[in-house]
Amino acid sequence: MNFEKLKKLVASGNVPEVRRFVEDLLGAGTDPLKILNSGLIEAMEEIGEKFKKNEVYVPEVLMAARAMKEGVSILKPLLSSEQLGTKGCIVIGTVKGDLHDIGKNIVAMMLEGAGFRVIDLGVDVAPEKFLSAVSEHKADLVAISALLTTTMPSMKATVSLLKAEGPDDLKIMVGGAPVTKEFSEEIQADGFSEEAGTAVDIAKKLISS
Ligand code: B12
Repeated sequence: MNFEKLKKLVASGNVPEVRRFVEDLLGAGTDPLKILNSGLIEAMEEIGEKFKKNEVYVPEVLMAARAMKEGVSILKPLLSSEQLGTKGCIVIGTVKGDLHDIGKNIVAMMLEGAGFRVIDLGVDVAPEKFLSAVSEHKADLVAISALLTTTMPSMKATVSLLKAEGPDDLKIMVGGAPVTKEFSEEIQADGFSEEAGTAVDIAKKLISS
């Protein structure tokens, strides 16, 4: 299956056409996970590269992000239909000061797809908000995203607060483009992943340990 047309539609920010095309692909029996990985995620990665080289600017990126989200919202129920909520509860959010949520949403969706109950706190989440959500939802794991080098200290502050005041058996997983394994170890997170697929494996391992 060739996803070039879908990638072009996402890149051009064409929300209704992305919706229609994803529905057509699903109608033709295409695997939703393939549409996500080879179509929507790859499209956004290509936009990211162009943004880096100043070949596209913020408005185009925002429009593409909106189109991608539309596609993702159609796939979401299909990817999360099995065993919802049986594997444990995960609180997820993007750290304070950071408004990037595309990667975080993908991770959240993959975790839901893998059968976790996912509480998404959104973006710009203060450390105290993560902590209160953990106690409110009796979460087993917190997944924290940061996309800016300037918000990595927020990630550190969040992990410190959760370690100091959260339940002893609470696990913390971190990720996002600037986050490295070294940084995750330095701030004493329990897990780290560069991408959404491995994040699911790590969450499973952390919650069962
Ligand atoms: C889209 C985007 C935006 C959009 C965000 C829209 C949205 N709703 O998210 C908008 C236009 C709003 C934006 C704004 C800004 N952005 Co911006 N943005 C990007 C861009 C192009 C793509 C990010 C993205 O969505 N990637 C696709 C997703 C799928 O990848 P991902 O987020 O990395 O997620 C994957 C993994 O990292 C991982 N992951 C992510 N989170 C987590 C969490 C856990 C727990 C785990 C395990 C894994 C994990 O799994 C995901 C899926 O595989 C990047 C460039 C790039 N190539 O990354 C710049 C980028 C991140 N932005 C950047 C900047 C500077 C900004 C602004 C400051 C620009 C400005 N001057 O205003 C503002 C900041 C606003 C704010 N306060 O947050 C810089 C950051 C530089 C740095 N080192 O800090 C980048 C790298 C661009 C660049 N090269 O300069 N941005």
